[in-house]
Amino acid sequence: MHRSLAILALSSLAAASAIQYPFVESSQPETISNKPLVSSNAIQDDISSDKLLKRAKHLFKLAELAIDEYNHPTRVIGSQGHVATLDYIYATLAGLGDYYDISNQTFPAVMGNVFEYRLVLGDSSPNSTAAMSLTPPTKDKEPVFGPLVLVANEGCDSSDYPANVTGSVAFIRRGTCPFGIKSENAGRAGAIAAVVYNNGKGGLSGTLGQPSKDHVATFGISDTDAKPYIEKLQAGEVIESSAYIDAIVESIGTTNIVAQTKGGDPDNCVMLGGHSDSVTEGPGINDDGTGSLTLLEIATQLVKYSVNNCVRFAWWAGEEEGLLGSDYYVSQLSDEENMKIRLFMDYDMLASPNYAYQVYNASNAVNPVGSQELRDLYTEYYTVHGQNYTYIAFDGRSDYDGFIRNGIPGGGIATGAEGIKTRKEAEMFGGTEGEWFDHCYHQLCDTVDNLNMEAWELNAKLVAHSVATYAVSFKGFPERTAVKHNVLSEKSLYHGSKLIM
Ligand code: DPN
Ligand code: ZN
Repeated sequence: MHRSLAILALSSLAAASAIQYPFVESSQPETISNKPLVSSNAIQDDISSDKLLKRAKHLFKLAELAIDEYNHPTRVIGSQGHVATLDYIYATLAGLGDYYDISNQTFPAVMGNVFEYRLVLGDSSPNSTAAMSLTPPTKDKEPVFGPLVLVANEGCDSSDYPANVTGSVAFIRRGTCPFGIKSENAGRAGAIAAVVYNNGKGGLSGTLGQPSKDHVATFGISDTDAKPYIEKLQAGEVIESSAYIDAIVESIGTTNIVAQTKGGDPDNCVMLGGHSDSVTEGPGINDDGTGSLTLLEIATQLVKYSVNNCVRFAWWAGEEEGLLGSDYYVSQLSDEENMKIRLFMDYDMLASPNYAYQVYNASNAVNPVGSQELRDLYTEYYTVHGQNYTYIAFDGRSDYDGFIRNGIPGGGIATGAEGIKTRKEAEMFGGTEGEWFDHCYHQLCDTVDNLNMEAWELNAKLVAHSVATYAVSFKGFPERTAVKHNVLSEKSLYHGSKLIM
């Protein structure tokens, strides 16, 4: 059985949901102001791999609470594993006394489940066939039958669909516009299903994104699987086909947790986040248990100190379904609240087993000014600690995306997902050349055993350093100038971990 899960915020419903913003600003309580000012060295010393590992073991136990429903540990939104994760984060913060204002931000999300699918083109079934996430089922969740019809260009325009697409399976090349638009165009043209074939190498799995009433059941196949069919269709052959998808798309609610220090200047906040959720397929202890737990441990240690600037921690939900929680959070900020966030730091996957020390290659030329200063804070730290680092694309694959699109400087560090370690990287970091940084990325084996504790400890200390640095002062860090409204500087292939086009 194929089972995938995708969730998307419904902006129309979102407006109606209850949120607790803006934060209540309270004066600094005596107990906080009497504490020593946080320093980078002091809070780094508070971080140890023992404490992190203990939290990771606990998190895995929480993921196991989902076994009843999913047959394996997971912390996907809507699961008991995720609900328990949220309870754990909230209860830990609540147990820290009155140091933080804690808020829950619940938002509606659409959840898609693909249970089963099959595609037969002519007399064979392409090996690379994948159902797109958030696809609707075929009619009545039954197989549908019709000829395969080649769509002109990339199927981004209704005029690309010939009249005989009605009642047929539309065959569409990848590129130019998102998969969701192609599926919608195919549906409006009367197709009974759509197949998008890759314009580059390999198989094609992605997401249709925001559901539309015009979406039809949509598959992806590889370039090599598509080639013989394209040739036959161009030669005028008829290819009878059948398509079948059993899937549901439904709405649920899930929750971001935000904790802000009561102390420190509330108009100048350093914000950081990790995602509390995992994919359906596994417990997500590295992705992003490591980020979430690092934040939780630092939030716990920070209460011993006072801060000059406010520190705001966020645990995002629905990251795996397309950055839903962080996007929603930023969309709900008034311009005034937006301007109080001096920068956002994303911490997603800090302990990959075949790690590299990766720094998002943010620059002031193309990202909000300040992003580059943050990038340099990370690289300096690695250099001072005698470690190598690499730059990685700042391309919208994690929760910083909503922030930088809306004028807030951003950045972060990571240790690698499904990317392959090069020889050079193996020389720089050790580990195995030619293998994924995280061979358990988005899989069942992303357990406690998947963690590189050495990388996690150093990165957690770096996160602590980043918090302490800006909690003490923004001296030398660029002032915020303007709010931007959801600017897309270039067409991004990603919004979250799934391809959108
Ligand atoms: N952490 C990955 C996820 O949540 O699926 C996204 C990601 C992958 C981010 C690779 C950066 C690099
Ligand atoms: Zn992640």
